[in-house]
Amino acid sequence: REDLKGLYSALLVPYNEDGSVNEEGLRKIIRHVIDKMELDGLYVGGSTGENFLLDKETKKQIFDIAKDETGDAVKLIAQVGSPNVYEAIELGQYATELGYDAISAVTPFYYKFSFKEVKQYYKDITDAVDNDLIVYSIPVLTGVEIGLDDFGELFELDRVVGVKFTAADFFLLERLRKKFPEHLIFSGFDEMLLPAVVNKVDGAIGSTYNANGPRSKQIFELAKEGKIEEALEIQNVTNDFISAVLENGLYPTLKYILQQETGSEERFYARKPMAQSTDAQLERAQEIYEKYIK
Ligand code: SI3
Repeated sequence: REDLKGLYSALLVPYNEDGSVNEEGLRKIIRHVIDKMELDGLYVGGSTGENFLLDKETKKQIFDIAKDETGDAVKLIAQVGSPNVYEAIELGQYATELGYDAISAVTPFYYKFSFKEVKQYYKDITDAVDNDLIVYSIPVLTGVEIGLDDFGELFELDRVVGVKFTAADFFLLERLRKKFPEHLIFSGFDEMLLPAVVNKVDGAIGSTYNANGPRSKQIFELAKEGKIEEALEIQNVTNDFISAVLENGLYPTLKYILQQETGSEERFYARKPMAQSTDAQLERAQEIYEKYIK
């Protein structure tokens, strides 16, 4: 468990215009995250990779490319969750055989599953996959809220080692940390990294770390050392960047910045039904890139 701590890229995946994976671009992003952002790991198959728009074979292809490009350089977590639990199990086994350090699974969504059903989903995955699992909780996208006692029940399952907590509920975060000191908690909102570290999370996983890695690492390290004023100054600049990115469109802006940073000629397209960036968005992305990243 200790080994998994740290800052992770929620890996962004560039697509070609026809929706296939831009493999060369993806490899370049991975190299950028490892060599230039110097993050501790990659979270592959998450929201930022537009994973929930993909078929199973494409998800496997992305797991393959990420492992092949990374080797053992940094930690790898495979997000395998899906309302189709059989697919989640197959992907979990697949990523484990590839050598992923852990798997993660989003809470099952779309139907209004009871907590009993949610717990059974995690039991089915962990019974069938020989790897540690991190629950991926992101109520803003799934609508699935998990309370303190329910987290306790999930943490009792063998191989459930922690949670990726993408929520702004700091009361719940503080309660979780106090009650489950042995479980891993990863913060999921980059704009709240500092308060999350103050609440003693073990790490963080985020989309903007792909581009804003150095500042994020500084916040993480300074906050752990208790240098809150210094960390806050960097969080303030970071949040100017994140506000601008969110206002212009999260994925279009990050895709544009990463295309520039990796020197890729081919445009990094979105996967349908996500819309492609407009000219105005690209122009604004260039301004944001120049102001905060270049
Ligand atoms: O699975 C993933 O790609 C993530 O880790 C998502 C991550 O938590 C992001 N959340 C969402 C809803 O996109 C954040 O990194 C987020 O983009 C960032 O904090 C800006 O709001």
